[in-house]
Amino acid sequence: MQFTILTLFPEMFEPIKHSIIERASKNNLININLINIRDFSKDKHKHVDDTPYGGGAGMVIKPDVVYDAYNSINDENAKVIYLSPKGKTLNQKKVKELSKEKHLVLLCGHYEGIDQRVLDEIVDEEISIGDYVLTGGELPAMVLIDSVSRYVEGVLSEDSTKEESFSNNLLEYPQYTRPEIFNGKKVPEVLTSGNHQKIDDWRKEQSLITTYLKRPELLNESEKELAKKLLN
Ligand code: 4H7
Repeated sequence: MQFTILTLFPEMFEPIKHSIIERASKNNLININLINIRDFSKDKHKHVDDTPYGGGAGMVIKPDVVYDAYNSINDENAKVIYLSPKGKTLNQKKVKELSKEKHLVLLCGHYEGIDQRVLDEIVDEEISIGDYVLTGGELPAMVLIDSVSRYVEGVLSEDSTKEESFSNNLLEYPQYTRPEIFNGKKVPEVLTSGNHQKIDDWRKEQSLITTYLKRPELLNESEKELAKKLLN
């Protein structure tokens, strides 16, 4: 899968070239291409922004610079995503959907945003990572890359993507490791029993109970009833 990032701050993406994505990058499963929008500035001072028509605070990124940066990619089949607070909120269903794409272009805004005319011209989808304000679209782009990359064939074991939170609409069960006793607290006995059927059942119950206590809105009525019974 190919990610192309259009940004004024390419240095911000250094960290995601490491971590979980590093193995995927080495195996050529994922390729990240950074384009500095400033490289397409038309003037000798490398300006990319200007004052907003109609007045008001801050600066707006110029449409022609973004358009030229986009056209340098030269892939008509790439899906262009604009990371902005006006977008649809990202969730795991959307993440899985996006992981089926061959090429995603992530457009990162800054300052007061980007001139609307070029957005109307090139953006396929507007996505937000949640209802809060950030200084730029770079962190949302990294969140999207991290979450989507996990679903790219061969990046993670199938087990880890199948079993996890949200894939089955439940939160994950609690995890334990050595020592068997920590600060006087013992690991739940079932986990050291060696009975895999019992362990499986216990984990499913714990998932349901955890979800009921922390995020009840994720459950339907019969799941909530079952969780209540398990808690008695
Ligand atoms: C695009 C358009 C995404 C990018 C506007 C981006 C939150 C999210 C940005 C803006 C982002 C998210 C302009 C919004 C200036 C904030 C004060 C950069 N913030 N800005 N405003 N939730 N900010 O995904």
